[in-house]
Amino acid sequence: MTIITTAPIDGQKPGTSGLRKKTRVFMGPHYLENFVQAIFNGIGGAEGKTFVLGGDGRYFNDRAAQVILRMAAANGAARVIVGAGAILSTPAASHLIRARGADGGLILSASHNPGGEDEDFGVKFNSANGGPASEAVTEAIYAQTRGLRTYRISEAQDVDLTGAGERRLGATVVEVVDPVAAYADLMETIFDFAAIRAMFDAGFALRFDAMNAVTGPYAREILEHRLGAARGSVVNAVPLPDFGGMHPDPNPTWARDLVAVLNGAGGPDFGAASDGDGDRNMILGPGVYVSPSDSLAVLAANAHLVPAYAGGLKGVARSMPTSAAVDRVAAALGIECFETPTGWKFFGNLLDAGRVTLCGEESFGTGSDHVREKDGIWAVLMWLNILAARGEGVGAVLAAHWARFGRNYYSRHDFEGLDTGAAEAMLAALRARLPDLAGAEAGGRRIRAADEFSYADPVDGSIASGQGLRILFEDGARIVLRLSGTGTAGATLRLYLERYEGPGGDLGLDPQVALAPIIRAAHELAGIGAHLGRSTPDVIS
Ligand code: VG1
Ligand code: CO
Repeated sequence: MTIITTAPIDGQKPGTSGLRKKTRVFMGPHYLENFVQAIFNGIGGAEGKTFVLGGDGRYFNDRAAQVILRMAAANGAARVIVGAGAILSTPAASHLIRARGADGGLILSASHNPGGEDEDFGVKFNSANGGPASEAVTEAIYAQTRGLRTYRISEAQDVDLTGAGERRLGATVVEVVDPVAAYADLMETIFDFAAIRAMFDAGFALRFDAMNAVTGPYAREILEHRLGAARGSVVNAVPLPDFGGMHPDPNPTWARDLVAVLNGAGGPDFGAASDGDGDRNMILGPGVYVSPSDSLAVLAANAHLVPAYAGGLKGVARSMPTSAAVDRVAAALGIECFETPTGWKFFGNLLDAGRVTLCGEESFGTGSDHVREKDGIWAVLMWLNILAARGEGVGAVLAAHWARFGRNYYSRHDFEGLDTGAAEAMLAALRARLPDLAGAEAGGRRIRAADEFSYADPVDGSIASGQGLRILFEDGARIVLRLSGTGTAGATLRLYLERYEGPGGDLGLDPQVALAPIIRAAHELAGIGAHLGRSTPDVIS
């Protein structure tokens, strides 16, 4: 074991989900090592502890895993459970941490950000409950990065991670496990596999686009092997270091090939895509795109059809920018509905306390209390189980949902690659005006309230402030603005737009048309053109 002298490195502050930087930054001298030592220090040391380790297979995943193993050994860890090939999807890592009673886990991923030597890399730390480290733990890790003077690393050869089995690194046991098996077994305990299999046997066709990211092996095993979907239903199924040049963000822009197949003649009955680390999902039907906010609401309304949730839901939670569609379902079910800041770490306490069963975000993330992460394959299986139980297609289920609950027209507009100073100045100017906006008119509607979202955790009372600017209209329409916390260069503005149409109203509009007055109001109120010189977004979802 060697103690290496280092110095604090600026900017190692985790964002919405872990620390993300350009891959070359992570590969730079001491960068990864400093952050990993800060994690161990920030959680009170690694001595005698058990960790889970794996990643989404992006460039540098394999090298980083070897560094972390040597550091875990040098810091006295008792055991590290690693996915073979250093592969684990984020939900599979969450499950392993919980199932094995580990003290935490390190997930090597920048999720939906592109991978490669000139793209992005990231490290996330999850705690013993399997979920993303809380704000308090994240702060403790960041504080450690600012005072770090040394790190510990063993001098050793690479550990063979090619097949399952136990190896040793000094006194530390390195247990290499099949990355898929335990997760696939968990899915069998939640869903009615027989009903889904019968649907496939009857000719139901699916296309799952793994976007050359981590879900390929999981989707093949579960959908094709265990459930009997036709061979070849899972496409782009091999995780590649650069994701084959794909941008593994499951939305209509980056998964446009899949959208085209579902919109074309003779396409499959169901389409889905996942992101880099397997925690997100996009759901499609023939000619139908399910907005993630609607997906959460539909899953909540139909969860009783799925064996694991047949006894009912304890409650639901959504991130603040997610539409209020699920709120209507919660009201109908008579269960609690929580509104949290963006990022899965804010759901952890509610799940641990047994206050909620389902959670979701507008950014293609849905999950339940089966793990402590959002879970892309789980969401796909939820939909398949519900379709099998109802004997209906995606379009019919969605139409029936709107006919009962009304429709929350919703869209997110992303403006990428912005000058950080200009984006912050724009939000600062709007923030200053918020107190005066109540009562004003915009886009033909009256503003009821305008504020900056702040969250008091109902379980531990911790406060998260500065979580997005909200402009709330009297009729329930809403504009939300915040800056992304997952990018690695410049700033990305996320503009969230919503308005509600009751069950008797016009439910079949294009959301961009339905939201046009709200979009105009948002541009006027925030001065997007004047501040950023931009009128059209880069990505619309
Ligand atoms: C984005 C999403 C957020 C999600 C986060 C991590 O964050 O908006 O809902 O939790 O990514 O997801 P931001 O700060 O860029 O808006 V993952 O799948 O990229 O770890
Ligand atoms: Co992700």
